[in-house]
Amino acid sequence: MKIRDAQVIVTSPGRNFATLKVTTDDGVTGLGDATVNGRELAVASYLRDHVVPLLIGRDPHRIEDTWQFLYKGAYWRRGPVTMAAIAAVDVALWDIKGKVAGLPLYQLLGGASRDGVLAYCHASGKDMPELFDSVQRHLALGYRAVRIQSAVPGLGKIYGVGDGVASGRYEPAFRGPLPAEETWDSRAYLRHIPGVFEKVRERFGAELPLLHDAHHRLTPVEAARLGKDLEPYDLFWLEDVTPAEDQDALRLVRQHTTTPLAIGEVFNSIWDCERLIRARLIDYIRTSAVHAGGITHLRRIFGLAELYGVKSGSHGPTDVSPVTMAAAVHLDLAIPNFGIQEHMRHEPIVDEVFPHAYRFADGYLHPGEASGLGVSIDEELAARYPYERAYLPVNRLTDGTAFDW
Ligand code: CS2
Ligand code: MG
Repeated sequence: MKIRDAQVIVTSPGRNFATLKVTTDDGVTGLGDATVNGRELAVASYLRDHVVPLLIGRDPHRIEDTWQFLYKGAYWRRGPVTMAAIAAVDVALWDIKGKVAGLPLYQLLGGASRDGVLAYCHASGKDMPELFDSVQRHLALGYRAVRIQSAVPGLGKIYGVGDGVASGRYEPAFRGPLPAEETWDSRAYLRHIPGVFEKVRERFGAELPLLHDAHHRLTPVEAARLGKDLEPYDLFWLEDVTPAEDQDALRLVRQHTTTPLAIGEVFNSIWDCERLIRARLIDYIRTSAVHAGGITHLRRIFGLAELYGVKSGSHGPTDVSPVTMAAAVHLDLAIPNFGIQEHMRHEPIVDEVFPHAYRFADGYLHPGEASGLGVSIDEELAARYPYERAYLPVNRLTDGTAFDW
């Protein structure tokens, strides 16, 4: 079997996605997600202009060799664009391997280690009534774990709370010639958030697993304070408390709080997180198939994490396509140290462009029994949604200083 063709499909059904479609000389196709929110065309070009010419004629079954060939052969290693491009090839080849074997991908990854994959959703609100309504709506959908994000009095639009709250949709990337700018004040945030969780616990009880995303914005000592202040509310995890590249920052946080910590959605290789994992500075690693080099590399990260008691918590926002969600759920079903899976529901049109076998029911995801990933792409429908430049917001402090978003 040889790779005969590889096409990059860029489509924008409500938001931009880049997808690699690999076709073998037997006509078997495989899909890989190549979406890096706000920089989609960079990955599309990396694939089209530099990687696709190398794939034609290769044996699609040689997944590991292809991974090493693309990683080591590039010389310029790591980084979000390179690793998303490698990821797209890797996931597409795993998809092909599953289809040829006639098995759902999780069966090639060791088979099921559990019956279903616990999912968490995103609840948010500009105020407590809206937040309560958002939580209630997601509980009614069957979710058993809920991420809580709230507006902060005195600040305008901030991460995780958007106009789409009422519909449960929140898309951070804005279509337009320039990024939107948001204003941030960590002290106002730190004063406000503990009270939000106190009220959520009063309203929804002590049992419901609650998560929160600080989205890279705190200094180590601010993160330590927030972790301590949230301990009475028994969070499932507190995410991205500090900028992820500063791996040692979490040593100070860990000394001051027992609130479980999660980090890693912006990581793109095992080297970005191996110190965090080996020093047990985190409880959950958030890496995803599209951003961390595909299934081949992601399961290496989860394998390292297992040695140190760190569990998975793969990133699953609307800016990873159903291809990545499917890869995540197959891997989540199989690995021994699964923690939880983020599940932001895509818009219906996205599910039409990417029909998929994975399902959500009663709080759990399951990849389904279709061979391979269990995802396809409706290319005719995809073509009706051409790319539209969109940027993630830029964050500034109240004095105008550029800051982490
Ligand atoms: C967020 C992401 O889901 C999360 O945990 O951190 O939604 C993140 O803001 C987006 O992926 C950025 O594109
Ligand atoms: Mg996050």
